[in-house]
Amino acid sequence: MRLKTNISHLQGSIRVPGDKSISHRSIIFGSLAEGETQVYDILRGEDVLSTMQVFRDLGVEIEDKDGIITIQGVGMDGLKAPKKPLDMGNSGTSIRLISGVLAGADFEVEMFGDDSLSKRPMDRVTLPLTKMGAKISGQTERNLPPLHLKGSKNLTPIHYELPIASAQVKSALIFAALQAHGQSIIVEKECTRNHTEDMLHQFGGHLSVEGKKITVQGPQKLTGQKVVVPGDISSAAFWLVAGLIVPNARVELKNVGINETRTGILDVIRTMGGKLEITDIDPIAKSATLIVETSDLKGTEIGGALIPRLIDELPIIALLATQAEGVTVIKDAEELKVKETDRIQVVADALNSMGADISPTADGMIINGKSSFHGAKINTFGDHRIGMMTAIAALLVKDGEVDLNRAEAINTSYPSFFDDLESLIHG
Ligand code: SPQ
Repeated sequence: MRLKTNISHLQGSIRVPGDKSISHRSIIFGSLAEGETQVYDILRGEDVLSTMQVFRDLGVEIEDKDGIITIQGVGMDGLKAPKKPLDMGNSGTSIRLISGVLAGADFEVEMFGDDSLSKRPMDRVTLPLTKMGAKISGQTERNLPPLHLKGSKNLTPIHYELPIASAQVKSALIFAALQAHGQSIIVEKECTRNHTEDMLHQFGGHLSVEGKKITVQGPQKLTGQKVVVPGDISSAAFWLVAGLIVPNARVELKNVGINETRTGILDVIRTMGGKLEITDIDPIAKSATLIVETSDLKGTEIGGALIPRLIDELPIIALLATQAEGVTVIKDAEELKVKETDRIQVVADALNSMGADISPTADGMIINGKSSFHGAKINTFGDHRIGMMTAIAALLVKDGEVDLNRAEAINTSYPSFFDDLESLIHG
């Protein structure tokens, strides 16, 4: 796909699609609850559609009508053995969270995904879930998909300290702990996105959180709810960066989720000197309007507890850093290596081939700023965030063309991405 280049003006207001993490969890909680759940503004990206199809295959009635998803919850014990292997597509969130859900089922399943998902390690969930009494294994010692899982109705509670910062592992263990008899304690390495904890409360369940320690008492029953999904800050991130680095830009993003476990990018933009305004804050929906303008930026250091609060934004933050004055160092982000691609290497390769100066390191990148970009051929390797980052980088290209291979990967999380880009270009 030929990308738009040489853009010297970006203006307008958009509403980014629903938050992917919350959309997945709304389907999971709605399916496990008793009674009806209605979900408004869900993301209809391929990852969420995978989760939806998996729960249909597990016997849950899910209707998509008039823009509302209606789920007839089957309760904690109501899932049925599927007639075929469960297809998780490209979605790490689906396979890991659903492993935790099915750890407590009294049937066997096979779970598989696409080429990218088949390279991602699942030992991070198979290990603790095995300790709880599920039989779950995959390929090689890292337990790559396909996974074979045999659940147990007698799960043992767990006391587990996560060796990595991962909301997916934490969430898988919470779903399993909700089905075990007794008290489980899950201790995070760093605080990660807390949508599972928030939504458990919303669905009438309970857990307690003290710093990094989460205590869950099982078994529990959940009740169907109305869920309104806010816009995804991880999708908004592409326009935040575009609005800061394209000349003559002012971009307004309405109804963006601002849960504080996700807003690391806003902290980074401020530290780098970006012009950012936050208005219309809705403390209940945890959403706001974000406005950015073309800015003079300076390099910064990004690491430690900030990393889980912006892990998915690091590819687009790397692009932001290529336009800043001075050096930006990203560290403590080795988890980037096991996303849809090795996002340290793939980001550095893609941006360097357009003219950036990025050195990949073992746990991040060193980025020298003030680069000019030229045309190149870039491959997403099936990674949506690489595709969207390249499309924003291309806006700065003055000479040559940018050709993006496997651009359809963007449908994973943002099917209307190019429509929104057009509207800002013509705004
Ligand atoms: O679902 P998937 O493929 O793992 O998606 C990604 C993404 O970029 O969209 C990661 F590649 O987001 C993860 C995120 O990195 C979504 C997520 C969640 O919803 O719980 C948590 C993070 O992953 P992790 O490994 O840190 O738990």
